[in-house]
Amino acid sequence: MTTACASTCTRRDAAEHFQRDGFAVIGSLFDVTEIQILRQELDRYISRELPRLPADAAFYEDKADPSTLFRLEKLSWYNPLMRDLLWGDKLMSVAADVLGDDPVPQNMMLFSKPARVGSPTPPHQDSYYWMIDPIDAGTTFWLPMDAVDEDNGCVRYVPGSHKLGMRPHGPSKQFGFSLGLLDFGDDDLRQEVAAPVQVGDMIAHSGLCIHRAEANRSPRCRWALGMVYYGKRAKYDEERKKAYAAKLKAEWEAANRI
Ligand SMILES: O=C(O)CCC(=O)C(=O)O
Repeated sequence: MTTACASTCTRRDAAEHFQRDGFAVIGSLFDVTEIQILRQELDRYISRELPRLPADAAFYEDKADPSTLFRLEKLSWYNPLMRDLLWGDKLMSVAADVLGDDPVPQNMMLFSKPARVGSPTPPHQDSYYWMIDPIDAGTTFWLPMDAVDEDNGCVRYVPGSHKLGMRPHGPSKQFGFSLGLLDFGDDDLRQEVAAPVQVGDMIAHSGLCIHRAEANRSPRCRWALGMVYYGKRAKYDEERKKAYAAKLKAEWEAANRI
């Protein structure tokens, strides 16, 4: 099946696209040099700082092979440049626009799909993981460090799915994405659009918009920062979230993945 591609919008049109489709691909939000600086800092962090951090700061496709890195967790806790990006005026103002609320930064991670071994991201809605009320009070920003297309695992969205509520989720077989949509089917695939991006672009998606990504079959790396913001109105049960995170960690340890 040929998949249509999402159109790119300007910073000014981002909130309109986000509300209409559940996501907005904002073209050239950053200069290429700004992204190069972030990338260099990530390289430095991985080689110099990561070895001293707790095991759950990074996940690998194969724990014995560092080149198979597929996730860095809690980046804004551990790295000042990443914290400045998450809390900086540029992204806070996009988050305020798309959420229609004062944004509260939550978390920052690196989604990596290493060349040829990066595995698929199962279809899901981020809000299911977040357990927030109201369920539409959060957004994820996806900021690529590489040009990303259909061959190296661009994100694919079901436009308008954010208006149709939460769909059932259950355990996914994919390590690092514990939950996936249980009823993702042909109708979703027919509506789905691919969102290829250039370095400097950024995608903002609603916590309710269904998305997934395919494996990285290419010889090219695919790195993207994922940054989560809730609106100030979002309520959540801190204890329930902590218990869920602890359960996941115990499962990963038992499976010898971290
Ligand atoms: O980069 C990926 O493959 C996953 C992205 C994702 O699920 C997200 O940004 O919420």
